[in-house]
Amino acid sequence: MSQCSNILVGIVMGSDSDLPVMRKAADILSSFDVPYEIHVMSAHRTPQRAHHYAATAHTRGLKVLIAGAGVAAHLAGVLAASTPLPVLGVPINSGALKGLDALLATVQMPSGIPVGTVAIDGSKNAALLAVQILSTADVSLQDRLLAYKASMESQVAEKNARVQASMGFGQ
Ligand code: RP5
Repeated sequence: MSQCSNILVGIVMGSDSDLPVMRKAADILSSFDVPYEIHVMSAHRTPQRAHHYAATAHTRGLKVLIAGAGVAAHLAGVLAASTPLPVLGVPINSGALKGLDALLATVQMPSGIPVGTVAIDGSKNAALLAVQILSTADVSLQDRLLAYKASMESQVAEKNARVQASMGFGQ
């Protein structure tokens, strides 16, 4: 789902090489029927485009931004500097330092400009957080989140049952 008229979440990433990670965020948003758009832009390679996107996103009706970038990952912070929307940062494992550089660059924001930072390559959780933010004003979305949590609980119970059986323990 992308380029809908009622887009609520903007996913941006520093390069197309980030797509394998950021696609997981898109998949979560799709599974909750949350309209999103997805773009490549860079804090360093396309600074004006990144600023314009951030400064205008709320005027187009977007509610949350998710920004993934690797290495000197300033994308989420640059977006956060120019938007009133919540920005969720995804540090991406690319380059020699395997995401630790991106984690520190994304999370260590100056006071006054928050970026909600998830784990390295944690795009799935960023999307779930975006859904949770949206659900505070959408009861049906909240119901689907509760169902999602219940389904995870069932999956863990099934996994436990399989482990018990394979290890020869009774239930
Ligand atoms: C970052 O540099 C991108 O977010 C990406 O994770 C990394 C490598 O980019 P490419 O060289 O693949 O374009 O800006």
